[in-house]
Amino acid sequence: MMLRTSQKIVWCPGCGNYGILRAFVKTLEALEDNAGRVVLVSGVGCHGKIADYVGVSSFHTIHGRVPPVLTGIKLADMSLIPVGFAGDGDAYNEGIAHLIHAARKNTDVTMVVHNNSVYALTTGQATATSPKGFRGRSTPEGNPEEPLNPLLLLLAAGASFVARGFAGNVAQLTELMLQAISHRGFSFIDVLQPCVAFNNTWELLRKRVHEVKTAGSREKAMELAMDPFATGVFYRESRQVYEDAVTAPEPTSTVEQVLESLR
Ligand SMILES: Cc1ncc(C[n+]2csc(CCOP(=O)(O)OP(=O)(O)O)c2C)c(N)n1
Ligand code: SF4
Ligand SMILES: [Mg+2]
Repeated sequence: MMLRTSQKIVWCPGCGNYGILRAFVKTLEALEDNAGRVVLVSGVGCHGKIADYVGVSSFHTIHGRVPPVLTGIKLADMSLIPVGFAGDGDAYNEGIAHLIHAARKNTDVTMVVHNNSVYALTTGQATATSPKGFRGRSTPEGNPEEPLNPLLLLLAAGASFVARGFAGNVAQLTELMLQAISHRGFSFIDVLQPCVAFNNTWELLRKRVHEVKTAGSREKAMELAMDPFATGVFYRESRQVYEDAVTAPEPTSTVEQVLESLR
């Protein structure tokens, strides 16, 4: 199986997207024959080109709609391994409602967010994760907004695997991708990714990024998530996946049972 296509890569030299691509190809190599079951879904933005560069079945969807496409693929054929790649603008602005509901549903899919804290393809507007004071095309005098904390949001929404990687640490990111794919449930990886053209954070991230150990509870993971430079697996839990709930729903509680559980 050819894991890289012959498409010429058009990302800027030095872009963090290269590290994410490399980690995913290494992940597919590690999956061996199972790599043939992977379906890649990408959103709209620079990151979305990853669908052209990886030699697996893929679906380049519209802006913000990676999570529902992942869910649809899994429900249509449960033997498939859907893996989504979205931008921060794509996942945390345009399609944020889809992301929250996918985490809540807990379908067995993986979602990787190329978080460069900027709308890169449209040349540098502020997104939900741009820092306060960020100067770009839409905020020439500095971004007046506080940034969103995506890990905190996904933990609150009910994601059953929550991790963060760094595009500059391919070995760690490969390990995170393998763990996310192996986890049964909605697996989420936020990847800190420099955009050399519109938000070059290489120096900052190389200095500040560090690794943390998995927390035992969702509450403890939320404490870890307050650190914007922490990487690793923050939280994992085993709970019923959406496809099982759809195909074999638990019997509905009677009114008496509900009242009993409240006593
Ligand atoms: C519904 C919709 N709104 C806006 C756009 C315009 N648009 C195309 S790419 C893009 C920026 C994408 O940013 P991000 O998701 O962060 O990806 P990056 O380019 O940073 O990888 C936008 C706003 C669009 N294609 N569709
Ligand atoms: S504009 Fe930014 S995100 Fe897009 S390819 Fe160039 S460096 Fe990468
Ligand atoms: Mg972006």
